[in-house]
Amino acid sequence: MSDNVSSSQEAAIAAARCFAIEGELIDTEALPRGHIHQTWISTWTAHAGGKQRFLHQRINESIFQQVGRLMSNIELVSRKLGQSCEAAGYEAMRLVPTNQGESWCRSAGAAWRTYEFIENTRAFDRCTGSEQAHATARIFGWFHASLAEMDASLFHETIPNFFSPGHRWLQFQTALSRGEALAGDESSVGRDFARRRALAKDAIAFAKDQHWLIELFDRHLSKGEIPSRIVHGDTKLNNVLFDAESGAARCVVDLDTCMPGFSLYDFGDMVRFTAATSEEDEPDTSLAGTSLEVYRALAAGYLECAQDSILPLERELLHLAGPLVSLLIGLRFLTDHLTGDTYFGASRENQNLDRARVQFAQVAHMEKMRDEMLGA
Ligand code: GN1
Ligand code: MG
Repeated sequence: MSDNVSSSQEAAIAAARCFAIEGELIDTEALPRGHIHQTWISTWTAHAGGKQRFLHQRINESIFQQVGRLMSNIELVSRKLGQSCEAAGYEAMRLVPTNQGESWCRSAGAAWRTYEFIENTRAFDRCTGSEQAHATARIFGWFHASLAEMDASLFHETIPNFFSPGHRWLQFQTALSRGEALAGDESSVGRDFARRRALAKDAIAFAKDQHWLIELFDRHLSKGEIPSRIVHGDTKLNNVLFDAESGAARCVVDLDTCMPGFSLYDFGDMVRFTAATSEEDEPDTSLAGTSLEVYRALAAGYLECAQDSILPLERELLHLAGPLVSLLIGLRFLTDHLTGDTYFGASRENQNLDRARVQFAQVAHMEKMRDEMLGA
C-alpha cells in the first residue's frame, strides 16, 4: 500500500470515529465511485452480534464551498423521503449524526459525512433493458412527487447556476476566449491550451451548432414558463440502488445536487445516461448513441408518475430534454478538457474530450430520432 493510500485510509478511519456508531470498527476500504467526492466503507461489530456497514464521504469543498448549506439541503430531502418511502416500497438514505448530533464534521481539516450502508443492492453503470429503465424513471418520478410540495425557499443553491443552460454556455465561451488570449503564448500553459483546442476542433464546432437548444430552454426558463422545482440534479442510473435479488429499484442515492432546478433537467439526465449505448467515456464514438427502446420505457415510467403534475409545455418539451442535458453535460466535459481537467478530473489523456464526444454523439443520434421520441 502506498503512503498516500495508507494516509488517506487513516484519515477515513479518524473521520469514521467522529460519528455516533456503536460497536468496534473492524475494517475500512475505499470505494472508487463518482467524479466528485472520496468514498469509504467501514464495517463495525453490531450489538446483535452481526456486522453493520457505513459509508463515509470526504466532501469535495472546491466544488461544494458551503458544506453547511449542502448538508442542510440533504437533511431536508432525506427526512422528507423517509416519511413517504415505505408506503411506496422504497428506502431513503439515512444520515448518521456525528457524536455532537450534527450531520457532518471536520476531521483533520476535511469535511466528512456518513450514511448507513444499504445492504444487498447493486448499482448499474449500463442499463440492462426496458424493465430496468422503467423502474428507474418511476423511482425518480416518485422522488419528484414526494418533494413537490416542499417549500423551495428552504433550499440553498449550493452550486450557483448549476442547471442554467446559459451559464454552461458562458463557461464554455469563457474557456474558449481565455484560450484565445493565450494563442501564440509560448509558455507551457499556452501550448497546452493550443494542443487541447486543436484536439477538440470537431467537438467545439458541434457545440456551436447546437446553441439553439440552449436558447430555447433559456427563453422558457427566464419567462418562468418552465417552473422551478426541487430536483435531484444527477439522475444517472448508477444513482439508483437495485435489490441484489429481485432487481427492484430500492433507493435513490447522491443527494448532493438536490435544490431548485427544473424537472425536465432530471428527465433529460436520466435519458442521457440510462439510454446511452456506450460508457460515458467510450473512446470509440461510433459506439455512442441513445437507445429508442430504453427512451420509450423511461418516458412511460416517468409519465406514469408525473403526468398530472407537469405543465403542458413540459410535456411538449419532454423529447428535447435528453438532447439538452447531453449537450449541457457534454459542454461541461469539453470545458474541463479545455481548462486542464480541473473539475471532473481525468485518469487518462483526453478522457474529458472522449466524454464530451460521447455526449455530442448522443445529441446527434437523438436529433435523427426526434420524430420517434416525440411520439413516445
Ligand atoms: C458529476 O460525481 P458524480 O458522478 O456524482 C457531476 C454531475 C454530472 C456527472 C457526470 C456536483 O457527478 O453534475 O452530471 O458527474 N456532479 C457535480 O457523470 O458536478
Ligand atoms: Mg453526483
